[in-house]
Amino acid sequence: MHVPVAIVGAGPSGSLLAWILRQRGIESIVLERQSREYVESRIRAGVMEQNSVDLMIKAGIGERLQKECMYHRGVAIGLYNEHHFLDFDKLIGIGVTVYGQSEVTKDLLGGLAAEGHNVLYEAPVRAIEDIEGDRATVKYTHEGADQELTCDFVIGCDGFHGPSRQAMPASVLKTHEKVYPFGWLGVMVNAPPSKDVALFAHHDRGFALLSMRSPKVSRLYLQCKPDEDLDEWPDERIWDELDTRLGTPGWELERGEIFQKDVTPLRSFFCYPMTHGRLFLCGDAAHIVPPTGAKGLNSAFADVSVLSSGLIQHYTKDDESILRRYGEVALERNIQTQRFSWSNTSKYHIFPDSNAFDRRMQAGEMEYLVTNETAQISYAQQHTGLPFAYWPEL
Ligand code: RFL
Ligand code: PHB
Repeated sequence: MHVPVAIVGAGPSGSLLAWILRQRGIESIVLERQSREYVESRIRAGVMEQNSVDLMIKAGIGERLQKECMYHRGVAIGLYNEHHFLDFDKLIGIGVTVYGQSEVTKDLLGGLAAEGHNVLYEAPVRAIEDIEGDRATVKYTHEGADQELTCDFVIGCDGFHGPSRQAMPASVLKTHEKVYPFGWLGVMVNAPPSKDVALFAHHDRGFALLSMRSPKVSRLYLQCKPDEDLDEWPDERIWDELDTRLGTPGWELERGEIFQKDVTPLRSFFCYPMTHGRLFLCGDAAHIVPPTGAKGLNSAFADVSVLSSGLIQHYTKDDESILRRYGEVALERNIQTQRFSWSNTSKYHIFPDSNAFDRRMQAGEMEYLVTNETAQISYAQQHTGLPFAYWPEL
């Protein structure tokens, strides 16, 4: 079998790319290791930049998003147990949108299924070969049998642990990485959000975040050890710690039933080049950010915007100019996203090896942010997201 575009992974980047290409009649196959139910229920990102929202709408898959999303004018910042509101909309005329990643994937995978698109679930890719040749080969397993296909392009949308990046020649691939000495303990809660915007708190005992998924469901996080044992965190301890780090006089954190707990270690990672021969890396396959900037899903969408533009231009106009620039353009944006995510992570969290000087300077950074309008404008521009370099013609 030969297909023009083989997409490895049906997460947000793979499913959005397949959807956009389909709108322009460009044939692709999506190979996904997990079941559809598994992908759709993975609880991860919750905040979308306006460009990500606009891309969904432009691609004709934003109907439910527009109906159900929550628009936030800005964010609140907790410092010394006081809450400061940063009104992004007032500062730069744009806010952020809350809509869960699980809803994004449900919309995209549902849309692809409704149109009968070729998405193979429980079809792990085992190897990607011949990327320097005329056609690439993708080897995968489906329904217990080893299969293979050839394609013009392989798009690695298979996340941080997928096989695509490993298919790059070791002599070509360069990587940069930082592993942080902490993680996030996250809980999903059946309770209305205690604030109308997200609250990011810097506290002596560690970072904490109040976010949400809907008017009835809250999402909260606590800085913890990277290998934190959840057994040591009964619900009562989680609530008490959240109260300590997020609280302010006269305000109460709404408690509710905790229906999921997880621990995420924090890491920054990127690789380059993002393309080699017929292989193109996209989203978490090429870069990971710590969640403090809410950038992972949005960076994946930024990649898809450029890559889909390049593929559409190639297949409809026989012009490869965007496709050839994809790696460079996507990396350039990603470096700025990496910088914001790293600097935000460094600002908000308590580092176990920091001394009194480090901590005072860190608190000084936070004081600067909550009191200086120039700092707030810069923060707002980065938090709401950098432009996408190319938009697909749809
Ligand atoms: P994904 O979502 O990891 O999807 C990759 C897909 O590839 C499949 N796969 C394979 N398929 C076939 N064969 C193989 N051999 C395969 N190996 C893997 C996997 O099963 C999977 O379905 O990558 P993608 O599409 O690039 O999307 C990236 C986003 O998921 C990620 O960046 C965000 O979730 C990060 N993130 C956040 N991003 C935001 O923009 N805003 C946020 O508020 C935000 N919060 C978060 C986050 C990530 C978190 N965690 C758990 C890492 C909060 C958390 C806690
Ligand atoms: C979330 O709602 O899960 C969330 C919000 C903001 C972040 C990270 C995660 O920075």
